[in-house]
Amino acid sequence: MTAARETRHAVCALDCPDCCSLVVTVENGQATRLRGNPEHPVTRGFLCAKVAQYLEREYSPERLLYPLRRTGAKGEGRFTRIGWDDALDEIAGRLQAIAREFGPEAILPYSYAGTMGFLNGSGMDRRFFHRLGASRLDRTICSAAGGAGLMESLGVRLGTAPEQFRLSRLIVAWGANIHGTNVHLWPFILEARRQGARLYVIDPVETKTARLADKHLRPYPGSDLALALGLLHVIFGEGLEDRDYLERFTTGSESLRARASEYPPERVEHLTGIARQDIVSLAREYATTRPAAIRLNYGVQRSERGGRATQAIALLPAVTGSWKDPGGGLQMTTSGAFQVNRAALERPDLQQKALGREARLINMAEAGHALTSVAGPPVQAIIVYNSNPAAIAPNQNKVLRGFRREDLFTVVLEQFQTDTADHADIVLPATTFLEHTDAYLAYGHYYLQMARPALPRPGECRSNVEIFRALARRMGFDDPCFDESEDGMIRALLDSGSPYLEGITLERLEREHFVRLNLPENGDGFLPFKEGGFGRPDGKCNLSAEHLDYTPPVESRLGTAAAARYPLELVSSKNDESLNSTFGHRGWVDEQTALLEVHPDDAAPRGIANGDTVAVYNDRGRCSLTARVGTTVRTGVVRAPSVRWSKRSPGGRGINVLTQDKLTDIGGGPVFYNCLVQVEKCENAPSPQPRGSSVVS
Ligand SMILES: Nc1nc2c(c(=O)[nH]1)N[C@H]1C(S)=C(S)[C@@H](COP(=O)(O)OP(=O)(O)OC[C@H]3O[C@@H](n4cnc5c(=O)[nH]c(N)nc54)[C@H](O)[C@@H]3O)O[C@H]1N2
Ligand SMILES: Nc1nc2c(c(=O)[nH]1)N[C@H]1C(S)=C(S)[C@@H](COP(=O)(O)OP(=O)(O)OC[C@H]3O[C@@H](n4cnc5c(=O)[nH]c(N)nc54)[C@H](O)[C@@H]3O)O[C@H]1N2
Ligand code: SF4
Ligand SMILES: [Mo]
Repeated sequence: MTAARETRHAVCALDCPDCCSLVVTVENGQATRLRGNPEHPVTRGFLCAKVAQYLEREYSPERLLYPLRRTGAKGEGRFTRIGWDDALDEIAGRLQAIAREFGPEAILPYSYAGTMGFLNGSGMDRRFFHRLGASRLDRTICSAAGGAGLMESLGVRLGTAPEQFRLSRLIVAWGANIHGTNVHLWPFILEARRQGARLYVIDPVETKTARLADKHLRPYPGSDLALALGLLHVIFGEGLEDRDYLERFTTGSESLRARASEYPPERVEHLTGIARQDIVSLAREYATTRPAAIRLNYGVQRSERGGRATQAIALLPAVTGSWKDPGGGLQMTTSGAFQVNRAALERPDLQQKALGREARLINMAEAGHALTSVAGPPVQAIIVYNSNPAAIAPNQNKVLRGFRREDLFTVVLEQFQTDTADHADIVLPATTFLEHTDAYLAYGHYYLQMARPALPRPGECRSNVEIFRALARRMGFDDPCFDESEDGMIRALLDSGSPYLEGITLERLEREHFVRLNLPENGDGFLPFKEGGFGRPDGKCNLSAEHLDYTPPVESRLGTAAAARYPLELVSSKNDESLNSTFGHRGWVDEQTALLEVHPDDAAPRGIANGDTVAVYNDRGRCSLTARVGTTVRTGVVRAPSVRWSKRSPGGRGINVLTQDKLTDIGGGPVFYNCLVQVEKCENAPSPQPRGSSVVS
C-alpha cells in the first residue's frame, strides 16, 4: 500500500516577530515533517530550534484532549474527565450567577499571545466578553511600555522591514537577542556582514547574539535612557546630526539638544557601566556610517524607565537622518501596518448593550492585585486562554494567592496542563495552530497570512473561536456575530478601508498563503519616514525631551531600594530554545530554564561553584536554581533563562516569585528586568514537587 502523502500550509502562531510560514508533510492524516516555507521571503525555508520540533508538541501524550473538572485542591492538579455539555453548562451557570450577584465586571478574561491569530487571539473571545459586560483586560504584559514610548516619538508602530537589514553597514541590536528570539532576521544580518557591515550588541547579558557580534556593550539593566542621551550628547556635541532632516521632519530638537548636553560620557559611564570611550565611539560610528539600522527589541522596555528609554532610542534615526536610507532606520515592531478592522472583529460596541458604557479596565501585569485586592467589584471568575499567568505574571506569590481563593471560579482553555490549568475549576482542551483556521499579522515583517487546519484535531479539542461561540449560545446571546463563520470573520477584518489592505481578500490569502501589505514603496523598498510622515498629528517626529530625564530604577544598583540586602540585579530574559512558558513540558527546556548565570566574582564569596543548587530570594519570594558560573553576566548581575513551569521548580515556585508587579514609567507594563535579589548556596535544596501533570481520577 502506498502512503497518501500531501503537503499543507500553516502559520506559526507563537508570540514571535517572525510569524513563519510553515509547510507540513502529512501522510495518512499524520504529520511527518514540518519545515519553514522556502517561498516566504522572511521565513526562507528554515525554522527556529523550538518549532522545528513542534510535532513533538502536537503529538505529545501530555496534550489535553477532553474537558476536565477539578477534583483536588486548587493547584494540586487532580481532575476528572467530563463531557462538553456538562462543562459548558457549568460555566454558563456560574458566570450568570456571578453576573447577577456581583455584576458582569466581576468576570475577567485573561489572555495574551499564546496564539497570534486574529480569530483565536482577539476575535470571538472579545465579542463574548464585550457582550457579557465583563471587565476588559489591559494587555500590557509584553510590549506596552515600549509601544507607548514608540508612540511618543514616532506616533505609529512602523519600522525598517527585515529585508532591508541586508543593506545596512552598521547594525545595532539593542536589547535584542536576535539569534534567540528573532532568528529570521539573522540571515539578512549575515548578508550585510558579508558586505562588510558591523554588528554591535547592547545587552547586559552575553547572549549568543552578543558572542557573534563585532562588539558587545553591557549596560546595567534599565539604564538605556541614560545611554541614549549619552549617544545624543556626542552626536549633537560633535555636530553629527542631520540638520536638514531635523528641520523638515521633527519638532523639539532644541529641547533634545539641551537635555542631551546634561549627559556627558563620564556621567553616562557612571549610570550605565559602559566605558566612556565606548560611548563616544559608538555615537560617532552610528552617526557617520550610512546606512545604520537599529534593531530594538523588547528587552529594554521591561524596566522602570523602559518606556522613556524606548522613546529616546527611537529618536536616534531622526537625529542622524538615517530614516532616509534603505537599510537605515529602526525596527521595534511592524504591527502598525496591519490596519485591519478591529471593531468588526472584536465588537467593543456590544458593551453598550451589556452595560451602557465601557467596562472597567484591569491591567494584566497586576494579576495578583486583580485577584486579591482590586477596587470595585471583586473578580469572582477568571477565564484564561492563550496565557499561563501562574507562571509568567510578576509577583507570583500574590498571583497564586489569588488563584487559590476558594470563591474564585476559574476556567482555563489550554493545550497542556500548565500551572494555571492546575488552578482551574474547569479545563477546556484547545486546538493548536495546525488544527484551526486563522489569519495572522506579524510584528517583525510586513506579510499578512492565513491558514486552514493542516491536521485533524485530537480527542475533543476545540478552537477558542468554537468555544466562545458555544459559550455565547449557552448564555443566550443571540447577536448574529456569534454565528459568524471563520471566513466571515476574516472577511470582516480585511474590510477596513486601509490602503495597506487594498486588494487583499480571503480568496487571495487562501491561494497565496502570505501576501505583502500594500505599502507605499519606491525603488528603494518601504521607507516609512523617509519624507517625514510620522503618525503624530503634525506628521513630525517628536523630539521634545521634557520627560527624558534619567533617574536610576528603584530596584537597581544605583536605586533607592535596599541594595545591601539584595545586591544582585536579576535579568530573567528569554530562553533561546523555548518561548515564554510554552514549551515548559519539555525536559530539556526545563533544564535550560533551571539555571542561574552568576559571575565568578559574585559566586566565589558566596562559596558557589558551577552546578550548585542556589536559593535566589528577595522580600517577595524564593526560588531554587542551578548555578552556572561564568562571564555571560558582569559582576552584580545574574541571569535566569525563562520561563520555567513553576510546578517543575522545587517548592512549586518559578522565577516570577522574585519579580515585582510595579509598572513602567509609561504604558503600564511590567518591570520584569529590574529585580534585586540575593543568592546563596543551598546546602539542603528543597526537593522538587511531584510533576503535577493532570491526574485523571
Ligand atoms: N527563543 C525565544 N524566542 C522568543 C521568546 C522566547 O521566550 N524564547 N519570546 C517571544 C516574546 S513573547 C517576545 S516579547 C520576544 C522578545 O524578544 P527580545 O526582546 O529579543 O527578548 P528579551 O529576552 O526579552 O530581551 C532581549 C535582550 O534584552 C536584554 N536586556 C534585558 N534588560 C535589558 C536592559 O535594561 N537594557 C538592554 N539594552 N538590554 C536588556 C536581555 O538580556 C535579552 O538578551 O521574543 C519572542 N521570541
Ligand atoms: N520572568 C519573566 N517573565 C515573563 C517574561 C520574561 O521574559 N521573564 N516575558 C513576558 C512576556 S514578553 C510575555 S509575552 C509573557 C508571555 O506569557 P504568556 O502569554 O502566558 O505566554 P506563554 O507562556 O507562551 O503561554 C501561552 C499559553 O497559551 C497556550 N496556547 C497557545 N495557543 C493556544 C490556543 O490556540 N488556544 C488556547 N486556549 N491556548 C493556546 C499555550 O499552550 C501556552 O500555555 O510572559 C511574560 N513573563
Ligand atoms: S517561533 Fe518564531 S522563529 Fe520559530 S517558527 Fe515560530 S515564528 Fe518562526
Ligand atoms: Mo512578549
